[in-house]
Amino acid sequence: MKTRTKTQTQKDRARTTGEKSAEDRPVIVVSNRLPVTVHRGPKGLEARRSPGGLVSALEPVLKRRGGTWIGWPGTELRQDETLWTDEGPYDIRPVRLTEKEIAGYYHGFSNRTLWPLFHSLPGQARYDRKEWQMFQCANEHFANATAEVAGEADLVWIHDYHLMLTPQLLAERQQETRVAFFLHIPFPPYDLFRLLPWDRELLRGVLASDLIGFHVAGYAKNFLDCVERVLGARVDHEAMLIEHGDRTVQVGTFPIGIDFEYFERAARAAPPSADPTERIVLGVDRLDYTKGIPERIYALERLLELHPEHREKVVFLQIAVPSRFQVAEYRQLKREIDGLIGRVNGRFATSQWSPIRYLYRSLSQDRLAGLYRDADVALITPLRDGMNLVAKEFIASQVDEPGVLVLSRLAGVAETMYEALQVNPHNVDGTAEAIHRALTMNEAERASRLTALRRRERLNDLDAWVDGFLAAALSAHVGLRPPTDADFDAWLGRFVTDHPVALFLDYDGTLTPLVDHPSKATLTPSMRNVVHTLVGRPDTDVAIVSGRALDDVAALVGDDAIIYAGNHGLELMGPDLPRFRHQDLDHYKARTVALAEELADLAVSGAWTEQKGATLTFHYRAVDGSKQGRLAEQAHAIITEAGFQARNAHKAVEARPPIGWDKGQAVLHIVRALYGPAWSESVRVIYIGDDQTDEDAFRVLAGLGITFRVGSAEAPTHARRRLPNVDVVEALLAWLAKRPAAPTATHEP
Ligand code: ADQ
Repeated sequence: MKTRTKTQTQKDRARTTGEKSAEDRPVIVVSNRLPVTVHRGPKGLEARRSPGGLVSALEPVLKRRGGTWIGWPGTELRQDETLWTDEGPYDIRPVRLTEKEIAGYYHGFSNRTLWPLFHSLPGQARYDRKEWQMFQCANEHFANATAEVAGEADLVWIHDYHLMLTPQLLAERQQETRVAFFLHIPFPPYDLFRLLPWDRELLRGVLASDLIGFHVAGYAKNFLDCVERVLGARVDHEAMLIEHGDRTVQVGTFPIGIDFEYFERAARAAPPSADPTERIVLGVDRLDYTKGIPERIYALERLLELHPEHREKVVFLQIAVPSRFQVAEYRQLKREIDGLIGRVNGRFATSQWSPIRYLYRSLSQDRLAGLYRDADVALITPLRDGMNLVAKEFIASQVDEPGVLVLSRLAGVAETMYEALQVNPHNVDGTAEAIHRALTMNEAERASRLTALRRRERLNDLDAWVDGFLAAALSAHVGLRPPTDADFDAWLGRFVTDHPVALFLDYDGTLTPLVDHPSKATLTPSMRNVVHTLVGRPDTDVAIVSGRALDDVAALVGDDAIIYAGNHGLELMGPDLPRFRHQDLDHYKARTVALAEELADLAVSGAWTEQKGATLTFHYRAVDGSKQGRLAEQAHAIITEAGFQARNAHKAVEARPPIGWDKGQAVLHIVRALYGPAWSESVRVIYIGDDQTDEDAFRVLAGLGITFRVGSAEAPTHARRRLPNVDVVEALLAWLAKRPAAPTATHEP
């Protein structure tokens, strides 16, 4: 096999094609499948065109623009095997996956969990932890392969449900390139999506994209709804924007089109496909349980019962391309369809005629175009479908006598094909009547409907889809407007009304931006003011919970009416709060001195150790970026070796004594001490923090209070919501400071 490097091929291409305009710049397409599927035959590797709508849609894009297509080649390649890369107008980069990974990631999690769930068929979905792990692992392989070439294009365009974690995994490896994601299948409503045990992870995975596209508005709406409800993210439903930590993600609808002219041309050129005396009702699908093939056969059977005049005149031609045969449900479906066809044919066939003709194979697009042209009726009745390209291909190929499209209202394509006869595929009688109506419709109505459908599909063809999507993906980013009092009202209004509030605030990164040295982190006058106003309210108690030493944080804030928790809560003090020092504090204080000495060896080129009594922080923010990872690892090892718990913080590693005490325990200690054991009935707890160490408090307060994590959305969080930055924290505090007065917080005697 021939190999050339990517750079060479691109240079060659640039020489022959000249410079490309921005709209025609190469793209990197990442999808589960490559346009060709490789089989291991007797003569070695053989490539065949991959089946399905995604390849039909994307291949023309790369042929026109050039670039790279990254995907799984359909079989496990040996280490010494490569795919040809210098044929054709774009490069192909195979992602190597083992048989085990394919079983878990593709046949398993993608096709037995996400596919049925996203098609609103939860009864078919299964939830298997090992398959989920394989899904994560395979997505990492895709991200690695993409990271290698991502810098060579303006945009990485990731496709479909198989790769919903790839945007995030890619961002962890390569942050510079823009990433757009398109989902080709439906996105389910919240009530179904939340069945998924890994709902948060999947959303976070895809939200690392700059643009997320769906076929139709309903799916985009479901997605926004899930992001808002599952992640607690702020969503502008009208502008379709999501605030994901400190980033804004654009969502959009881009109904896919087909290469209309190609099908029209192919239909004109195709030889006759059928006996002109037969009336053909045509079905064309991948053999998939979402496509409603059995339901369609029942409808045909009903048609022949209700309208016997069609017997011996009408033939139903079903063409099914084999698909996912490794999945048991698909083999079962094949058996079911075979049995049904046999039964209906047995029931109605005469010596001259059988009602159903069935081809279980792939056909070329040119052949399909001839069949579409010669069909009197296309029967496209999926139980659910992202879009459905077959409906569009049929319309484009209708260049002769006008035919009629009978279309499931549950396909995405139904949202724009108003002129089709729309049916509910679960309604067998209704579908049978629609077929009858299609077969008996007069020419004027058929032509009117078809003309309107053709005009729309010609206009909104594949090029229009690609151009629209890429323009949106490459256009300047619009930020979400900052949160307003209306947002704070919605999040906290009912929660705090008529109740005193206990407000817990982390210090660094929450009340002050992160700075290169802790000594520079001081409160701005306006932040100091708003905290001061809150402290002055009789219905509000304020506590600062910090990893800093108690005296240090108390001095920085400088207000006696505040409760302070230093050393991640190992030391507490405040009005009405008996001073608390964890019993092991002195013991560990001595041991941190020894630990600090050990860490001193690492404290080179900007790294330094902050001793805070029983805890200690090793800071490496000022160290050269390339050395940070190694340094953090070494610090981790030394801290763990010394018998402390090592925890990652912002460009720092915290060493904490292994005494089961953290910010979460400290918060509980404070509220119980101040308000008694039934505290959650008398006071509303709000906690805002930005650090990994605040996660302990978020976990403890889940369901008991409302929690916010500040900053980037890179790390997962147990907080109910995220706030993008310190400015928004201040705005939220200002809202709390001016809220209507509530009863005074009564403290335990
Ligand atoms: P699919 O589920 O594969 O695509 P669909 O949109 O109908 O569904 O595309 C099927 C493609 O396969 C068509 O291009 C069709 O011509 C081709 N095909 C079908 N039967 C064939 C046969 N026997 N021989 C050869 N080719 C055949 C997914 C989503 C859809 C979405 C597309 C595109 O499930 O909802 O429309 O992606 O986004």
